[in-house]
Amino acid sequence: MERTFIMIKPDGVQRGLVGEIIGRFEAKGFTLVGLKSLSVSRELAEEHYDVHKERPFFGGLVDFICSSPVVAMVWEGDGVVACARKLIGATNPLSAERGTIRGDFGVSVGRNLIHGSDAIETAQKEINLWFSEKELLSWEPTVNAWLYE
Ligand code: IDP
Ligand code: MG
Repeated sequence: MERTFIMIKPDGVQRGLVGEIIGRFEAKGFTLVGLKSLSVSRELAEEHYDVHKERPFFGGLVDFICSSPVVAMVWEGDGVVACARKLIGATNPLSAERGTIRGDFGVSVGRNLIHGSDAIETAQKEINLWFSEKELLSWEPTVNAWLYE
C-alpha cells in the first residue's frame, strides 16, 4: 500500500493545530503508520530540503524548521501521496483553496504549516530519511472494510 511523509512544521505545532491536522488525515480514511515529535537538527533539515539548496529562501527555511519542534508522520492508503497534497493545498496559503489545511489556516508561504511528499519516489526517500524501519507499523485498521470495496 502507498505511503507518504507528512510533517507538521513548527508554526503548526506552536499554533496548536496538531490535532486538527491529524484529524483531517484520519477523517479522510488514511492509516497512521508512523508518528513522532522531534527537534530537527540542521543536518536533517538541510538533507530534507536539499532540492531547494540554491534557492534564496533555503537558509531561512532551514532556520525555521529547526526553530521549534515538529511532528513527523507516515500515512498510508491508496493514492495517499497525491491526495495528501490536495488536503494540504497550494504552497502559498493565500492561493490555497478553502477546505485545504494551508487554505484554512495560513497566510504566508514561509509559514505554511505542513510538508507533504510530492511524488511516490520522494515519499520513499523522505520516509527513509525521517524514520527507521522499526518506528513504522504494519497494520490494517478494521474500519478498512468500510473504506475499501
Ligand atoms: P511545497 O511545500 O508545497 O512542496 P516547495 O516549493 O517544495 O513547496 O517549497 C518547500 C518549502 O519552502 C515551502 O513549503 C515553504 O515552506 C518554503 N518556500 C517555498 N517558496 C518560498 C518562498 O518564496 N519564500 C519563503 N519560503 C518558501
Ligand atoms: Mg516540495
